[in-house]
Parts: sequence; C-alpha cells; structure tokens
Amino acid sequence: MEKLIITAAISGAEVMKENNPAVPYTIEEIAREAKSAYDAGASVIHLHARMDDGTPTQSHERFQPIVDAIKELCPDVIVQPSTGGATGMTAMERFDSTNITPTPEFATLSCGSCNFGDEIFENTEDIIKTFATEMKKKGIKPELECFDKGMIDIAMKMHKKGYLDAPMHFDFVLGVQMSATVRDLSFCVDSLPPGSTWTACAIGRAEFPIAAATIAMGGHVRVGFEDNLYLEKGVLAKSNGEMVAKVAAIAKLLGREVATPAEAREILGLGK
Ligand code: KMH
Ligand code: ZN
Repeated sequence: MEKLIITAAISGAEVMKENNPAVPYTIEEIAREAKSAYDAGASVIHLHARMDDGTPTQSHERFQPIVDAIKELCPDVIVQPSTGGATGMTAMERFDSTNITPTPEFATLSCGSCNFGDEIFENTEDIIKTFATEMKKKGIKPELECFDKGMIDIAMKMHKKGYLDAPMHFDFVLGVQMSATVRDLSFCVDSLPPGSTWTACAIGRAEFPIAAATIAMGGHVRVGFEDNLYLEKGVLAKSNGEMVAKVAAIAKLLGREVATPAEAREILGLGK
C-alpha cells in the first residue's frame, strides 16, 4: 500500500486555550507545534494563523513570519495554508494567506457551503471558481475540502469546466456536516474519480477511529488540535505531536509506512 501522509492541523480557527492550554497562538507556539508534529511523522502542516490573543487571521503579514518560523525548524515540511479561515471572514480576506513568499505549494479549497455549528461557512460556486482560478495561476495544488458528500460532485463539476486539474486531492472532513462514520467515509471514497488521492479527518472523539479506518482503506490521515483536543477519553493532548505519534503507531501496527515530506510531494504531485 502507498505510504501514509500524515497532515497535522495544528491550530485551527475555532479552538482556544480555554479548551486546551496547548492550542498555539503566537508565532513561536505555532512553530513549536509544527515541529512536534513533524518530529512525530507529519509531512504536511495545515495552517491557520492566530494573533497573539488567539484571534484567527488570514493576513499574509501574519502568515509570513509563522511560515518562516516553521521552515526554520522543519525546512522540508509541506506547509498548507488554510483558505477557509474562520466563518464570517470575506472570501478575499481568507485568500490572503496565499500571498506569502515563496508561494505555497499546497492550500485548501472548500468545495461548498455548510453549517458550522450555528454559523454558515460560505463557499458559493463563484468563490470556488475564483479560488481555483487564482490557485491555478499561482501554481498552488488545491486540497479539496469536502464537508459533505455533494461537495465531491461540485469538485467534479469544477474539474469538467476546467477550473480544477486532475489528479485531484480530496480531504473528507467528517463530523461537521456529514457523519463521522465508516459508512459515510466509504461513500466518499467510492465517489472519487479514478486517480484521485484522499485524506480524511474527523472532528472530536471520532478522530482516531476514522484515522484507523482510513489507514486500512489506503487513504491519508489528518489529525490535530483543529479537529480534536483529546489524546484519549478525558486526556487532553499536550501537543499535536502526541496525536501524530498515535496515528504513526496505529499505522505501524497495521503495517503501513509513514511518508517523508519528499515522498508526500511525490504522492500528491506537488510542484508539477
Ligand atoms: N475554519 C473553518 C470555518 C480550511 O481550513 O480550509 C474552515 C476550515 C477549512 O478550517
Ligand atoms: Zn482548517
């Protein structure tokens, strides 16, 4: 089976230190969390920026020193800026995270609107087309975030219309809108166009069971504070590294090797 790419979603835009004191806000804290994940086997860092007080921001002026600090500690890691940001941000505000130097090789692209708790995470077709067009111009490979099964169909429609190139890489985010079950994950995987690669993540307590299923099914795994704060029932994770290490241990038990950043670039076709 293909080697396993582990993505660490180290910061997110919603969780706060009140939820887990290890959630990083400052440049140093975010870089430290990236390093802990990288040392444990993560080859991709999914990145949201925060101001020092924890407020989420998509400003390239804040992303730049964070990415520089991460690259200083883990030079070959793949940094994947979020273009989802936080609910309530405008689309162009969200996309500012890609205006860093050098241009990111990878970034997220959400493929539809959905409920996010009591708020709406807005991704109209116009927003998707604009982000996809700009990412193509900049040479950024999109990770297609699918919070619901219909978002796979939207991505396929965008591919047909020429906005997205194949092979596409998908990330199934379970437990926000669609359920965090192997049934829904299997439906998503069965719906993919041939040649696609995919990652899955699940919110909350389903994180590790879905990671185990994903490893067995041949997909790639995302874990981290953005998705879940606990290492096990009642035990807060002290770092993203602890969660990545748990995934690497499950992979080892199941006989799946973990990819290095260079191997992850090859699998994802980054820079092509
Ligand atoms: N924070 C969510 C509203 C992404 O990073 O691309 C959106 C999100 C998706 O996290
Ligand atoms: Zn995110």
